Amino acid sequence: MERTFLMVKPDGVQRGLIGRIVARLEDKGFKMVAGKLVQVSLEQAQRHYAEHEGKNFYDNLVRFITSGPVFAMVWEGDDIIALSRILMGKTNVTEALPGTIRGDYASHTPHNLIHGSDSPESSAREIANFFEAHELVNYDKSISLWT
Ligand code: RTP
Ligand code: MG
Repeated sequence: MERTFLMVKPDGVQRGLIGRIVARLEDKGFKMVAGKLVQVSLEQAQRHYAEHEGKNFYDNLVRFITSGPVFAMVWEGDDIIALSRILMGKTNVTEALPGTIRGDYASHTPHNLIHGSDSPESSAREIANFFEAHELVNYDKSISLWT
């Protein structure tokens, strides 16, 4: 069982897409173990995007992610890091296929609606940047055994 950090970015919150994005992850059979609306601070954004520091899109990215609330989540499931990135679709909206979250809803590249961790290491780091251990809820979701 793997955990990942997923976040509806400010464009997704503004456009009222939290519910539809959560529904896709639920439909796939994954389990949400934490979720909250967060106004990301500058320091938190810089920690989150530390790997992109120095790139030409970094300043815009930090400005974007702090521009309004995000919906931060932790989800659980087998191979969820890879599978949730497939559900998200490609970063670049011109490559994001229909049927994916970005392919169906995003039309401008930096504003691609959702973030997802890309490795177990980044997942652990990103979860710790947004959640205290006690905010992650332990519960059974037996339906996930059959989906
Ligand atoms: P994310 O981190 O948001 O889940 O997306 P990702 O792994 O698919 O993409 P990544 O390479 O980590 O880039 C992080 C976010 O930066 C913005 N971006 N803009 N050339 C550009 O203008 C550019 N490249 C990336 C996107 O918002 C991307 O999701
Ligand atoms: Mg990334």
